[in-house]
Amino acid sequence: MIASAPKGLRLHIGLFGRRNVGKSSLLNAITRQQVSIVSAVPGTTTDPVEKPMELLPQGPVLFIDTAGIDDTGALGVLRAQKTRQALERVEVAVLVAEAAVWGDFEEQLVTELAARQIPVIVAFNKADSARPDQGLVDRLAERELRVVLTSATEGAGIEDLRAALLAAAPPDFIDNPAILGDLVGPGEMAVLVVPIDKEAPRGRLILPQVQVIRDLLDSDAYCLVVKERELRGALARLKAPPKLVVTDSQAFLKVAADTPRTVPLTSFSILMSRFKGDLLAQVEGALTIDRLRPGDRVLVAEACAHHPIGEDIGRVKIPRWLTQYVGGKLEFIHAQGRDFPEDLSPYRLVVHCGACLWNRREMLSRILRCRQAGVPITNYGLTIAYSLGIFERALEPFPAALEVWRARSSPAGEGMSK
Ligand SMILES: Nc1nc2c(ncn2[C@@H]2O[C@H](COP(=O)(O)OP(=O)(O)OP(=O)(O)O)[C@@H](O)[C@H]2O)c(=O)[nH]1
Ligand code: SF4
Ligand SMILES: [Mg+2]
Repeated sequence: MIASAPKGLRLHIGLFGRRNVGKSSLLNAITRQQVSIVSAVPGTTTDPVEKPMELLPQGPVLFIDTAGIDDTGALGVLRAQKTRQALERVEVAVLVAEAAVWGDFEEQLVTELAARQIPVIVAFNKADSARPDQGLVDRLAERELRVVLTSATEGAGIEDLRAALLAAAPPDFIDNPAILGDLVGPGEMAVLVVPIDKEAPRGRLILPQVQVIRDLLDSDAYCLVVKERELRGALARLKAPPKLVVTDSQAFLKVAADTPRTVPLTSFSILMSRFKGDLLAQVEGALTIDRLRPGDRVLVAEACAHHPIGEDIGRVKIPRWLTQYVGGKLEFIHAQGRDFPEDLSPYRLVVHCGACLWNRREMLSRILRCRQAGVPITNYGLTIAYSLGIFERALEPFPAALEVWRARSSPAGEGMSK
């Protein structure tokens, strides 16, 4: 996966600051690897050190650890030049400082980065030995600089740094460009299955359906929209099989039965996981359904108050299917909108809606919060596919996700035998 993202598509994150403040130590802490040499001798890093990695949850990044640029002397000038060159290519800067040492040097760096319109995160490192003055922190926050306190040696504040990096990343690196345009190319056809039942809003389609249609049109693809009862007949009339069938997750079983096995099939909600969330993380979350035991607490979270009618998917169907799968009563807690619990520790799993009304950064922040709390998170469509035993089929259009599933599943096959 790392090799698959060209360098130019990686978010370039630079670590800058005086010598010996712990830039290399911070890089090692966030990557959990010994990427860059650390020592008590100032001036240890002499040339910029680059480290490509998958920074969860936002994706491929390139960290650039630089030489401290308060250097003096001839060698220092050379190092400073190389660090300065790194300034030219970063998209987000982490200015590492020690609490008690904030001066003209840091101010100048901030000004220089601001002039280049590079978002800056100030990491006051070595927080285990000294913390910055609150007045200074407030002044920096007023200037819209994100401030985090870290201790690279103790591993403290690293998750806050991760969250700050997510918040600071430019939208181009956060927003996925396509919902399914990469799966259904120009001149190819997708069949969309849209149940019209009592939950369907009168006279219109719901947002994920509209977004998918729009994306297909933008990709110069065709699309055929049918209800689940018409699917079989519609497929029979097509001269060539469609490139993809996308169904509402609630109709998964019938649609899977009516779609020839050779035709790739997925759901709107799974497409949304990729578009608005993190499909791989949410597939991993779904895999933990197998670990649920009767009595466990599951948080079902919706980003808005959209599905209030009748046999509601989040309140009735998902609890019913999950309960059947687990074979005993689970405790379901529901959250809507911003009312997402601060404390996630009571939950064994979070099942989230597709977040179609949110931007991706918001959903990724939620995924990050779950990671920090050590609570798996998945989404509606993935949960339904998993508990109905069609997970593998629903993931076939997404090779990386399929790999996660295949790596984890037992040789006996998927949980459908349960
Ligand atoms: N107490 C404490 N010491 C730290 C922390 N982070 C780094 N150090 C120590 O500070 C020293 C310098 O760390 P480096 O990571 O090499 O610092 P650097 O900013 O990369 O230094 P140069 O490459 O020389 O510019 C080492 O002795 C580290 O062990 C921290 O959070 N707390
Ligand atoms: S944001 Fe979530 S709850 Fe609201 S309409 Fe979209 S998928 Fe449904
Ligand atoms: Mg260093």
